[in-house]
Amino acid sequence: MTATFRPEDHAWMAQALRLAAQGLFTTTPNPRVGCVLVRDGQLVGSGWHRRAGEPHAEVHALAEAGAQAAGATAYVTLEPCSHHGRTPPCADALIAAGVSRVVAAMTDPNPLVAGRGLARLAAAGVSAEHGLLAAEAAELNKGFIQRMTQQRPWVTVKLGASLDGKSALSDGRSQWITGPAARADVQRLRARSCAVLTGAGTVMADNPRLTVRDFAVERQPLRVVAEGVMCAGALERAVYQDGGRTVVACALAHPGQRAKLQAQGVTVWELPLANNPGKVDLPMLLAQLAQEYGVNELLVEAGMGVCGALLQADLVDELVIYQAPVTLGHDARGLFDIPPLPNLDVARRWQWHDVAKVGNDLRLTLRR
Ligand code: AOF
Ligand code: ZN
Repeated sequence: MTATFRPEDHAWMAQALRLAAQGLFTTTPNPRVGCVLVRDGQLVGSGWHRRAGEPHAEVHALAEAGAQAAGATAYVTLEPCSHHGRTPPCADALIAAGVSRVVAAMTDPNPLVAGRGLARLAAAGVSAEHGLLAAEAAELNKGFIQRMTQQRPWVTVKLGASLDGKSALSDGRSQWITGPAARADVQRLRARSCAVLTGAGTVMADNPRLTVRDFAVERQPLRVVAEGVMCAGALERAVYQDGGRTVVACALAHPGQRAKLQAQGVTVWELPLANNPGKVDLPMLLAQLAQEYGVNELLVEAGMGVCGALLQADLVDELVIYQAPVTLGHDARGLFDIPPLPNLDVARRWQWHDVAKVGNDLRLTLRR
């Protein structure tokens, strides 16, 4: 049976979603979750999940409401959990507090929960519904949902492009095609990402730090460098030197370089592609990032090689293209290195998801 929601339900759930969004930069590998408790039309408690290991959204809201939680409605952006993880089940806490109705935006894709939270509430006589503002809730946790259902992260490829669709001059120079507002926007993309992937070519050419620096964050994204056959001599690059967490995923490690990288605290994975041992197995890399580091959202900031390979392997969920009103000429580099197309019918088509003006550039967001 589909639940029917009242107008006030929408407003309260929208408030819970705004609370959930406060965890945008911090909850990984956990989802962003918000909760409000409402009794007789009045807000009696609210909360959001801050970081893994700390109380879930419902627990914060229940603590604030105290005895007023009895008979209240809980609006939660994700189904209350039913499992003992780092924290005890929220469904039990809601039942114990006497909450009479629970409205969840969506069910929890975590196989440990997956409907059991709502079932447990219903079994205890609590009215339990879901599906209110579900699309908005899913958007907030697109990475968590993807990892739980497909065991790989949501992959966003970020690109800077000229008016004529070029990413760099023919010699690889690309700093800076887009303006400061676009670069500040990328800082927010980095901050929400669990990991940032680049290629060894970009590390050598641009020496990026791939960190969030425009504002204070308590967690920097994991940095991942994809490299075919590992070459010696990249050791002094910023991603290996500044003490942050970095993984090098290569097809073939250079023994001396591997030891030196490991001595500097860098993790080295050797993941050769079965039918092309000079290239990294990208599906394997994504699966390993999900499994070992709980990577929900992966941001790709790389050159046309890595971006092309991901596109070719059909591993890109979203493109974020910052387009600058500048022309670079026909010998400049394109955005993706992919084999020539035999005809237009086989060209991959994308859906426009969002278009925004950011400073004097455009931000084009596309999805499959
Ligand atoms: C909720 N409310 O605020 C969150 C939930 O290790 P734990 O105990 O933190 O459990 C993490 C799992 O709990 C996570 O994978 C997801 O299924 C759920 N997250 N559930 O009821 C919350 N953050
Ligand atoms: Zn919970």
